[in-house]
Formats: sequence, C-alpha cells, structure tokens
Amino acid sequence: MPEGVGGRRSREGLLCEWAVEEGFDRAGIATLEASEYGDEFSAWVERGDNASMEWLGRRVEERLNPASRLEGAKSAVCVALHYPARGQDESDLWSGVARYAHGDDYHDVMMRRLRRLGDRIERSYPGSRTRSYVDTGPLLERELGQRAGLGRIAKNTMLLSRSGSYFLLGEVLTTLDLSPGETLPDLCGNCTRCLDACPTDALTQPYRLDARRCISFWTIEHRTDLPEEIERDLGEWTFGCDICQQVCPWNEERNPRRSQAERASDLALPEHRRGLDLVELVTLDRDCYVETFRRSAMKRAKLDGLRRNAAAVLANEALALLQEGGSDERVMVIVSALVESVGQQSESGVGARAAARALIAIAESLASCCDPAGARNVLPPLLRERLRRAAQNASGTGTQQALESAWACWSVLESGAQSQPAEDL
Ligand code: B12
Ligand code: SF4
Ligand code: SF4
Repeated sequence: MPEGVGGRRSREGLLCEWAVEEGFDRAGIATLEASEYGDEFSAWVERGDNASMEWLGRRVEERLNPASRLEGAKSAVCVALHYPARGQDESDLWSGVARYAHGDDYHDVMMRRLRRLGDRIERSYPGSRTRSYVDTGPLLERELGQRAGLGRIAKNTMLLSRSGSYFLLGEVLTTLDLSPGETLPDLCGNCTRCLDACPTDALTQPYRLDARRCISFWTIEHRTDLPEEIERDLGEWTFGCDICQQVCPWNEERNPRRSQAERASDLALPEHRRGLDLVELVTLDRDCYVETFRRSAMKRAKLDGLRRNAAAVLANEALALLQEGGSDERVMVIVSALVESVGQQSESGVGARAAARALIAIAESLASCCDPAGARNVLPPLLRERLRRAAQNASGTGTQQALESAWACWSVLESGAQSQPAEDL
C-alpha cells in the first residue's frame, strides 16, 4: 500500500485510490486550517529571501489560508507524482538539468489528471465542488502535503518521504469534509548533508532557503543577466539544481523504498531531446528551440535564459580545463560555439551578453596561463573575424559593450599587447 493511501475503504481511502487510478503515485487528505508557519513565511519575505519573486510577497493572507481558494472548501486531496531520479544522460547537458524538468511540463501533466480527479469527485458527490492546483496559485503546497502525510518538510525545505523527495505536488480542494491523513515524523534527525553540500550556501539554516543564493532560482526564474559570481557558482547546472536532493540519504539508490517512478514516463527524458548537448543549446535558434522544447518544463527559462545558462556552464568547463592544463581541442569547440552565440542576438540580448562574458572569462584565463600563440590556436582567424563582426554589429547599449569588451580581450590576448585601440572596431 503506497504511503499516504489509507488501507480502509472510507470515503478518504476511496478518493486516494481514485487519485492513484488517475495516474498519481501517492495521495492523502489535508484539512485547510491556516498555516502553522505564518510567522516564518512573513519573516522569509521580509528578509528578502524570495529574491525577485515579488508575487510571493503579495496575497500573503490568502497564501496562509488555503480555505480562501474555494468558497466552502473544507479539505484537499493532495497528490504526489514521482519522477525518475536517474536517467540515461547521453550528453553533457542532462546531468546539469534538474530531474523534474527532463520530460513534459509537470504542470500540464498533473493538471490534466487533477481535473479528471476533481470531475470524478464532483460527479460522485453531487453538490460538492472542487478546484485544482499545481503551482497555479497562492498555496503552500509543501505544508498541505505534510498535513496529508505525503512527506515531512526537511532541512533542505523539500517535502521528503521515506521514498525520497523526487516528487511533485498537486491538490484538489473540495467542499467535502474529510478526515486528514497521519503526518510523518521528522526524517532528518542529526543529518546536515544538504546544508553542507549546497555550493552557494543558499540553505542559510535548516528549513530555510535564501532564493537570492539558490541556483534553481537564478537558472529558472531570473530573466536578465546573471551576476558574475553566480555564473561561476553554477558549475554544471543549466536548468535548476538537484544537489541538495542528490546528497540526501533518502534519495540514495540503496534506499529500498526509493520510488522507481515507473508511472511517470511523461516526466522522463524523451528520445528527441536525448542527444541535445551544451554546444547545441548555446547556439540554438528559435525554430529549433520551438521544435525541441515543445511541451518541455524547460521552456520556463525561455530560449534566451537557456542560452545564457549554457554559456555560463560552458565557460566553467573551459576554465576548469585551462586550469588543469586539459584539452585545447575542447576549449576550442567551446570558444567557437560562444562566438557563434554572440552573433545570434535576440531582442533582450541576454544570451549574447552571457556568451560575451563567457568569452571574456576564458580570454582572461588564457592570458594568465598560456602564451599568445596558444591563444591563436583557440581562436583561429575565421572565428576572430566573426567575433570582430559581431562586436561591430551589436545593438543595445549593454550588449554592444559586452561584445566590444569580449573582442578587445581577445585582440589583446592575441597581439600580446597591453591594451587594444578602440579604432580596431
Ligand atoms: C517559489 C518556489 C521555488 C523557489 C523558492 C523555493 C523555496 N524553498 O521556497 C525556487 C525557485 C528557489 C524553487 C526551487 C525548487 N523548487 Co520550487 N516552488 C516554489 C513554489 C512555487 C512556492 C514555494 C514557497 O511558497 N516558498 C516559500 C517558503 C517559505 O515556503 P515553503 O517552501 O513551502 O516552505 C514551508 C516550510 O519551509 C515552512 N517552514 C518555514 N520555516 C520553518 C521551520 C521549520 C522548523 C519547519 C519544519 C518548517 C518551516 O514554512 C513554509 C510554508 O509552509 C512551490 C509551489 C507552491 N505553491 O508551494 C514550488 C515547489 C516547492 N518547488 C518544487 C521543486 C521540485 C523545486 C526544486 C526541487 C526544482 C529544482 N530541482 O531546481 C527546487 C528545490 C530548491 C529547494 N531546496 O527548495 C516542488 C517541491 C516538491 C517537494 N517534494 O517538496 C514544489 C512544491 C512545486 C510542486 N508543485 O511540486 N522553488
Ligand atoms: S537547489 Fe542547489 S543551490 Fe538551491 S538550495 Fe539546493 S543545493 Fe543549494
Ligand atoms: S540531506 Fe539530511 S538533512 Fe538534508 S533533507 Fe536529507 S535527511 Fe534531511
């Protein structure tokens, strides 16, 4: 019997069974009293831990009172959909994409199933009403999930169950008056692995996340340029971040209860995206983007955001290779892709600017670790010309500046000179 599904054939047990029949892995019932973490939530917003997600600071009263979401609402059927914790990462891109986002957008997948469940409840209990949510309104979904017994809020702030934390949450609010599930005990104990592993110290305390430092926030939610220190801190993460889940003992393969997520095939990496790699992503044009990312959860970052993130990740790889005295050939492939990317300017210029900053970082690193002849190997004449032309044709103040600086850095590097005259442009 899956966790959270009552063994009794009560009304509660029946609704949870229907949730499983509709395609969810686990379900439980929550009551809709006000949040017990109201003070913590308000303090979180006051500290600015919500970063630029200003919408989290609005409608706070509603957010803290789930019953406000549907007139007469008394309970919620809370559901969990597990996604594959491991996949076949056939390119260098996918190990740096949060697992939940490899397949179809979970909002669509889950909303379809939630609506079917809601309709079934309304048909079976005439006069009752329902409303479905999956990230679609002011609701504290983890807290509802905790009340429903689907997991326990853990030190990394994830809702964690004995079968791990690789699952997503949804709710059907209902006017039916149902008894809640049993809540789980704390699963963290003395463990602090997630706090220790977070590369940006975004987990400032147990149960507290500062989104201003979280890679997941920057790579998914932030729409303009990334701050330089964040670009370097991203490491290999192109979309989202799973580090504080990967290190959790409950997510380890040896946990016999870890979910196999067999039913979540919609959330697995589809065949047609499997081969896509970072070099292709950083140079992706709009038509290919539309084709490749149809239905994908990664569309949230938009084409410019994905190119921006890929540029930063590629720069990190090149910098690491240069530091270790690694393959010139791979550095050349990266530089060439970045030069192509600076030439593809969009209206916002975010992707091109990120590629320009990546080129600057690589040029600076080359300047400190190899001679001008080495640099010439990395940027052969044809590419040099393309970079020069991209800088010349750049539009938009920020974009123009970034590309001119990139060009200037590479010119200085090649000539071995100390400064580059502006006339060269
Ligand atoms: C905004 C948001 C983000 C932000 C902020 C995350 C955060 N921790 O607040 C960013 C962009 C960083 C983010 C990242 C991720 N997110 Co997100 N996100 C949301 C969203 C839309 C709102 C969350 C929110 O209200 N945050 C404000 C904080 C204060 O509230 P909270 O996280 O619910 O935390 C509660 C507890 O911490 C508690 N609390 C406060 N103090 C204390 C102290 C103690 C001692 C205790 C016990 C509790 C406690 O109070 C809070 C309110 O109930 C929810 C969907 C939703 N509507 O709930 C998805 C959601 C939380 N995200 C989800 C996912 C999958 C992710 C990522 C894993 C994606 C990824 N791989 O990159 C990461 C995980 C990062 C992390 N460690 O949290 C899932 C989580 C599923 C799960 N098993 O927990 C959700 C529920 C979406 C969904 N429908 O499935 N996310
Ligand atoms: S998602 Fe990544 S950056 Fe954010 S808290 Fe977890 S480990 Fe830290
Ligand atoms: S890594 Fe440890 S502290 Fe962090 S969520 Fe998992 S059990 Fe809790």
